[in-house]
Amino acid sequence: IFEYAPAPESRDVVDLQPSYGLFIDGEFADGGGPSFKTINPATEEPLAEVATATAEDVDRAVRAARKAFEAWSALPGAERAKYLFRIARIIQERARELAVLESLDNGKPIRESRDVDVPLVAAHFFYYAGWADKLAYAGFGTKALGVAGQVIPWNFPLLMLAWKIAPTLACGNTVVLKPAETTPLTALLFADICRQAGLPAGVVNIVTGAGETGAAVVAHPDVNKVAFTGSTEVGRIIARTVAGTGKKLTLELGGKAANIVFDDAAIDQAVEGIVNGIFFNQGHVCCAGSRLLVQESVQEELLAALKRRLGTLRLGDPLDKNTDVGAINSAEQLAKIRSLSEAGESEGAERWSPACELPERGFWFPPTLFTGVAQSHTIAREEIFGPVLSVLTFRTPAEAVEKANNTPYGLSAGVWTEKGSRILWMADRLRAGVVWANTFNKFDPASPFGGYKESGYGREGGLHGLEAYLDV
Ligand code: TXE
Repeated sequence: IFEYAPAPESRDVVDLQPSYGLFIDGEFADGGGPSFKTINPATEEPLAEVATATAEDVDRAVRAARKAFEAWSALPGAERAKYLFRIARIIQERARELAVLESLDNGKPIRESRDVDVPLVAAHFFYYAGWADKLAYAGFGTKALGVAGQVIPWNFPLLMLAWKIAPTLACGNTVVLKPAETTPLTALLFADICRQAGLPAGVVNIVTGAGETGAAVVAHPDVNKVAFTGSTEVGRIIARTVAGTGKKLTLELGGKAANIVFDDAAIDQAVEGIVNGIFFNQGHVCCAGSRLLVQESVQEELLAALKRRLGTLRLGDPLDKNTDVGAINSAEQLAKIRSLSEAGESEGAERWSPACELPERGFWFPPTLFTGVAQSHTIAREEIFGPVLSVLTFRTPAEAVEKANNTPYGLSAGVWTEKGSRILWMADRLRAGVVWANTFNKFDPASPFGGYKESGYGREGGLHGLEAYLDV
């Protein structure tokens, strides 16, 4: 069932360099810290050596961004829009290269990077290009904040970059962005795209490195706005660093979303939504539908259909166009998924995976279902961030709401039912920034995204996404 189809996308479309530097003031430069290797998680083969930015390098990047801010923020919006449109077009032209590099560095299936990530990245630049000359109508004013310091995770390296950089530039700010240490390569390819688009030097700066580099960006006194997507733990550290400094802050943290299936739902459609909800991107998704809440009366039918469907998923080479489930991004993340799954078993839930051979090298975890999960179980409470689904049941809509909301997180939820009134009733009561109805993991640049409770604050995307980058 997990057979290999021998049609890999060629990695030759990527001109992989042996080593990569920082991107500061329009130039690639060495970093002062020890360089690190980024590897292909599907094979454990090193891809390239990448520079580490020290606090001094971050300072140079912030000074370049500050210098560029004056002219960039003074440009008429329509002029800034031209650069954003140009970047969007080049992203489309270089889509294959971006998609292959993203899959190599991250481990995600090429079908996802090619058909979801990269098109959405271009869409965000097109969308915010459209706002650049209409900010006066956005209702927030037109005054840019200054230098944005942004730290992003490894699960959607390019898309998180686009969510952050596109509105930043449209509003007239400049930026210093730090990509995650396991997936720095596409951010550096994006830097090359900025050069190709003729973006003025210093408007976009990319500093690579681990958490210390991110901390230096966040703490820099001349940064006016901090945006972070990542773990709740680091989000708390960043909130403490920023407290009392006058910097603006938006945080997009973890999740433990409920995907709620009522007995009147179209079961086949719900099964597709559940699979997309938790196995898309190996479950490395902050809004992943990691808790399935199924109405007791359809539990048996739904689980049987779900297991049949899981048996058809193909796990393997991320560059193979037929692959559904790729590699886990890192050894650390794999260890976390394993340990939480072991906790699931030892606490008494029942574990199931389809018959599946895992490749010998690389970081892999099979699609996994846990049934008989209680709300008190660790796997019902903690974000696993992997291809692991915890199944719980409910009887009434009120019980579904109570269980769905029984989490410190509040990023997203899904509702499957044929009753429109029930969708609205549920959406009103679910404490989640996004509620999908009869679909899951759908994104659009015009739609704001962000969390309630410990999932963070602020919105990215849409009109609301502009607010974080303007002084009202
Ligand atoms: O996150 P970190 P990790 C969750 C998910 C995952 C867990 C750990 O549950 O298993 O977090 O992942 C930078 N100051 N999410 O360890 O450490 C770091 O270099 C400033 C959910 O990878 O938060 C990277 O660029 N920056 C999530 C970024 O923060 C710091 C996506 C995220 O890494 C820093 C990722 C510091 N002190 C993980 N320490 C989501 N919401 O989508 C680290 N970083």
